[in-house]
Order: sequence, then structure tokens, then C-alpha cells
Amino acid sequence: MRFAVVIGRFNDLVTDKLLSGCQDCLKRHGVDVNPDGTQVDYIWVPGSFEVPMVARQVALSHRYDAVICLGAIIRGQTPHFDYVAAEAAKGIAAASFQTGVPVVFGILTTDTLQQALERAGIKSNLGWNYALSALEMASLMRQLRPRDEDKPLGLLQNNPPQALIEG
Ligand code: INI
Repeated sequence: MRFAVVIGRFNDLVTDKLLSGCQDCLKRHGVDVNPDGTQVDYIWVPGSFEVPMVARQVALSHRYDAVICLGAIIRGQTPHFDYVAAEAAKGIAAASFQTGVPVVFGILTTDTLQQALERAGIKSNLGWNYALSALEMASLMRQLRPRDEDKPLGLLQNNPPQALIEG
């Protein structure tokens, strides 16, 4: 299986830790997480707002079984949080629907930095859970993928039905 991980650099104190949890889970499930390897590609973007655009683009390449989006949106004194969080959530859902590739919503949305850190390693690391969702969805989508023998005969490519060959 191949995965792309798209990570927001904003609040990288948190997103670095989410990434470690994510890599730990993938590794323990037999995935080679080495950036120079063939199974996982890592793409850093400025912040969570940019994550969906890049996630959609990598999903469209159909080189990956799943895309994992990681980010940390922490509420400040202004409504900025709400705009960034809404676009990230909507955009990630759209990337998945539009491409048919599982795109995991691994964006923490918290009121404080403390809450974010608690979910990125201090108490638990949700990066692990996001990776597990990607593994499960990648495997599920492989099982749901239509097989050649399920296609109508006329749609089989390079494999004409016997009746046509025999004339
Ligand atoms: N990006 C985040 O990932 N988390 C935040 O908490 C955040 N806040 O609060 O501003 C944030 N903003 C940056 C945003 O994602 C874009 O990178 C920026 O607006 C440029 O498009």
C-alpha cells in the first residue's frame, strides 16, 4: 500500500507530534515510513487551510491508497479559527468524494494549545488513530474495487468476449 501524508506547518509543535504518532502506527502495521522509501510520501503546506487543495491533487494522481491530512487549528481571539476549520473540514471531505480515494481528516481543532498537545502525545496521540483509519479505509476500498469479471462483457478491454471471437 502507498500513502501520502499532507501536513500543515502552522502549529508545528503539535503537527510534528501528530506525524510521529501516525508514522509509529504505520510502521507497526508493516509500512515502510522512510521518506526515501516507496510507500509513504510527505508533503508540508503552510497551514490547515492549504491542506485540502494538496490532498485533492495527490488523491487525483491515484498513486496512493489513502491520503492522511494532519493539522492543528487552535482557537484564538478572533473568528479566524472558524473560517480555517470550516474550509479544512469541507475541503477534505470534498477531496475524498471527488476522487474516490480515502482522505483522512486528521486536523485537530481545539480551544487551547494545551488541549492540542494532550491529543498529540501527552495523553494520547491521535496521529496513531488517523493512520489506523487510513489503513482500514485503504483496505476496505481495495475490497470494494470492482473486479474485471464484475464488469459488463462489453466493457472488458483487451479481452473480447468469447462469443465475439467465435463470430
Ligand atoms: N492554520 C492552522 O493550521 N492552524 C491554525 O490555528 C491557524 N490559525 O489559527 O490561524 C492557521 N492559519 C493559517 C491558515 O491555515 C493558512 O495557512 C493561511 O491563512 C494562509 O492561507
